[in-house]
Amino acid sequence: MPQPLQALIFDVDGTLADTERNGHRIAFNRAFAEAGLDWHWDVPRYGKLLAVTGGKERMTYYVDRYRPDYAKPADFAERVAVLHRAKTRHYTALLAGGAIPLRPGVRRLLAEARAAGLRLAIATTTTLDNVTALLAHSLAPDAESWFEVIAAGDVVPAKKPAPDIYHYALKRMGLRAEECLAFEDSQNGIRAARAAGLKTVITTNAYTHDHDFHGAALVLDGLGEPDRPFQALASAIALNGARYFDLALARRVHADG
Ligand code: XBP
Ligand code: MG
Repeated sequence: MPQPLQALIFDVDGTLADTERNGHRIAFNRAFAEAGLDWHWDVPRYGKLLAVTGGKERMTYYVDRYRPDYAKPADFAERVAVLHRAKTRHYTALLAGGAIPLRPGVRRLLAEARAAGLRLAIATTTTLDNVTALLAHSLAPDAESWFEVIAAGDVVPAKKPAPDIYHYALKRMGLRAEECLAFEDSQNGIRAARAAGLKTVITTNAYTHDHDFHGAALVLDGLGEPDRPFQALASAIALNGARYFDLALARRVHADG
């Protein structure tokens, strides 16, 4: 017996907004410069570094992979944590300045889901401060309260592609994976969502359009808007002429995808 759709669970970076290139990347570089480091992540380099989720994990990977010249101090992990706090400060300042808009269709879908009484949650690798800043500055001042659970960052030991953050969100909501639909933009994201048993809708972006989205119920170039239709890149269901992603399509993907 199919379970009715109860909740939508959203990734943040790359899914709610294109935060990586002009947000996180800039903030990392500002933190590096402020600390007097000669580290700089240009757009293509950052694309490669996105293979590792989590800012602290990404910095550690960068040093291990690309900076054999850097002599790691004994307190390297603490230095990375300090750098990461500075990066979060720069990133939230960028958001407060209105630097990063939501992706097309996100506000419309969230509003429709709320009006229909669907439950909403977030499952992300990024820091809670970053999520709340994005919601407040790019969605609505009270948008944090739209989400029943915001599962973020270090609340679980293993970040995506591990399923832990989705397991955590589902447990906090008291829901089973079969009752929810996940929204992701990346290969690490879909691996996490699928490993937690969630049907998943992908909206690709410039950094992720060539990722492997095997197992996705639907792969779109974005949620689309009535006047700005999506392009469907792969679909497990017949789209029957749908041009933008709304709740009716969410229910069909959940039921049949
Ligand atoms: C997002 C990330 C994050 C951000 C940086 O992945 O990889 O690490 O780039 O965030 P996903 P922090 O969208 O799959 O959750 O620096 O706050 O860790
Ligand atoms: Mg993402």
